[in-house]
Amino acid sequence: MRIVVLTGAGISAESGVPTFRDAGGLWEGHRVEDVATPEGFEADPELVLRFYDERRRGVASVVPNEAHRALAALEDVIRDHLLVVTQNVDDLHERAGSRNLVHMHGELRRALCAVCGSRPEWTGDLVDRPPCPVCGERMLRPDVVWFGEMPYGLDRIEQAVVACDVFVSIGTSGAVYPAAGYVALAAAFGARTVELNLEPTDAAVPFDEVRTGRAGEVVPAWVDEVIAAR
Ligand code: BJW
Repeated sequence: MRIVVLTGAGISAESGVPTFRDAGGLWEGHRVEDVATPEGFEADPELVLRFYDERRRGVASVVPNEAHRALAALEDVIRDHLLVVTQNVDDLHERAGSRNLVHMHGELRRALCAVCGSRPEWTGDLVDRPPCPVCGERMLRPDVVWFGEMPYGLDRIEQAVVACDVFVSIGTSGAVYPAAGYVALAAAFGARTVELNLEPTDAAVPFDEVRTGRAGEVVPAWVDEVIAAR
């Protein structure tokens, strides 16, 4: 059985990483146009670099939760029959042990050089405009995908979505495309679709099954069922 899991900010909420669109979410205090668009970066690079430097520091001090660990445990059992597609820029999936993973909206632990296109690993701040370790130019930005930019790994994701038997959406509001369209694509190609979220979302097409609750509870329970049914 081939499974594609799409994760969003809700899976990291219980680790202490704020979500985007819930009360108290990250956009509060920042207009999305100011911090998550190329135009916002051009207008005020220092604001945007500080915003992501703070988030990079915040993520370094949190740890994966039961939901991240359950998905890593599922991969231990079904190996490359599981692909985790995350919209999250934190590294909690890989720290939990997931390996077959796509970060479609990029990663806080990488920088992106606007001059040479390299994507070096990055743990420090970017606000002081450090030189690119590859070309030496001081044009590094966070390696995250802003509105209007092309997400990463789309070919690999779409191939997996059309070929999967089960598509599971965890902790995402389904407000951002192309990720929000994958449930419709999976359903069109015959997959069973499942949503695990605190509350049902306004999905593009209805999921076959919706389970509500905290990711730290509903994800391990779902993984146990999948493993038991093998
Ligand atoms: C829990 C929980 C718990 C809480 N347990 N659950 C009009 C129509 C259609 C599309 C467009 C349009 N106008 C523009 C577009 C395209 C645009 C888009 O989608 N805009 C929308 C506003 C409509 N998309 C793009 O621009 C993308 N690129 C693109 O389209 O390229 C062209 C292209 C063409 C053709 C094919 C393919 C591509 C790029 C989008 C980039 C998004 N970037 C961000 C910022 C990344 C960097 C950063 O982190 O700062 O990505 S925006 C932000 O939203 C971030 C997230 O990954 C993304 C999704 O958010 P997510 O994860 O769903 O979080 P929330 O907060 O919304 O939801 C949390 C959920 O968790 C909730 O449901 C809670 O209930 C739940 N929850 N606690 C379980 N404990």
